[in-house]
Amino acid sequence: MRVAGHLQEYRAHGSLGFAVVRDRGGLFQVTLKKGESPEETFETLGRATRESVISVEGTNVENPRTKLGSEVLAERVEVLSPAETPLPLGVVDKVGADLDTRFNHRFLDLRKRENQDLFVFRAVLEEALRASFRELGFVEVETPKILRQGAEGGATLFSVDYFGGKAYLAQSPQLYKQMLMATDLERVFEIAPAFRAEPSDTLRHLTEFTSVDAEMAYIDGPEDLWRTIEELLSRTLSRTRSELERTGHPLAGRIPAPRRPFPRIPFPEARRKLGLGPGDEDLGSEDEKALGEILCKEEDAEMYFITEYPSELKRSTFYAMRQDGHPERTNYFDLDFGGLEIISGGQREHRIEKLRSQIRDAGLDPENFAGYLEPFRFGMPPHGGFALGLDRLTAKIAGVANVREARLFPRDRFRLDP
Ligand code: AMO
Repeated sequence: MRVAGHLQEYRAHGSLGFAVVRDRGGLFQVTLKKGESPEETFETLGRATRESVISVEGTNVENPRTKLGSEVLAERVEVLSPAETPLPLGVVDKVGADLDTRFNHRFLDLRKRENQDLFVFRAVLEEALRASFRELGFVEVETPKILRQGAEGGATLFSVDYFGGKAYLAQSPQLYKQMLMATDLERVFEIAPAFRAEPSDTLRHLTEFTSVDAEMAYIDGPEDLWRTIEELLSRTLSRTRSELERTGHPLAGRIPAPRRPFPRIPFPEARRKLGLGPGDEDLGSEDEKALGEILCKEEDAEMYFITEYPSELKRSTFYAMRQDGHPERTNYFDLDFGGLEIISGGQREHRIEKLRSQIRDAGLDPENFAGYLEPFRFGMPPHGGFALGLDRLTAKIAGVANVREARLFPRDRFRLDP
């Protein structure tokens, strides 16, 4: 047989040599025996540096005395690609490196089993989301990421030079998923990067993240969105769990099974529970955490909606529907998971006159949104939608505190490399 992988370690003991080699499947032991293995196999492995890629030809034999239960008795060893020394980041070191060192040498960091497990889990989760969306009648779409206008407020827009003119990187597919509601697609979803010039250096914010967006037409109110989210998450999580159990993945036991219906907590009640008193100021991340603990204790709830966000807080979210008869409240909500916001969404304003006036209230000029507004002039059904932060959900389930760890090559204010 022929096996190849990274040389994790090599030790020689008298007439024997032992190498531990690692590939995607795990570890295997390569054994050299004086008299049986050619002399040059000892020389080659004796010279090979840790983490070099080697290939071994030999015979696999069961051996219960070895740690791994079997060993490959080497007949031929070749270094396919040597590793320089010293390694900038240890792969098997017991002491953890700091996050910056890990991200600076991410390819080595990703040779660690637990980090690979996280990204295999993420891929399974993403696939489960896609399958569950399809079952619920959503069509997958792709919308442009180079835009003339932002949708989520000017402060977090990245501008790009577009043939001498100005364009922006998409902060979200918001305006496009809404425009698609004027077609007969009715239910669309998109899983794509979103870009935000987030100056804040927090554990929850990236400048490039994966936004899982959904939009649906002919809703009667936000309750239709909440039920869809409950259904989507239940299906997605149980699919993910089955797939991870099938493959014996170590994160299988961490997949939540939130109780339905998820509690719906109106914004003023959330403030009351936190002892904040009436007011329109938003909840900070510490408030969100505290609310998570309260709801876990009071209602045994892992996931819950915070509903009816005040219009004052959504002023720049010009597309958010204000409640008829209660213009101080919107039909907007967040879904928090154990104290972390993972989804936000709501019912949109589909009546063009109200929408134009809300654009003006946000300090913007409706003229600049002519392309977005046109579909609203020719029959736009009532609609709404939401977006889920895939990086946040992945981090939360995997149990890593920093959302950066849930991305292969994270981007934040200070990091553009690698
Ligand atoms: P919002 O801005 O709340 O809503 O974003 C939706 C979800 O995306 C995630 N998220 C982020 N994750 C990492 N880093 C960031 N900088 C970041 N910003 C947001 C969060 C958040 O809940 N257009 C609306 C959605 C809609 O109404 O359909 C929007 O973008 O998990």
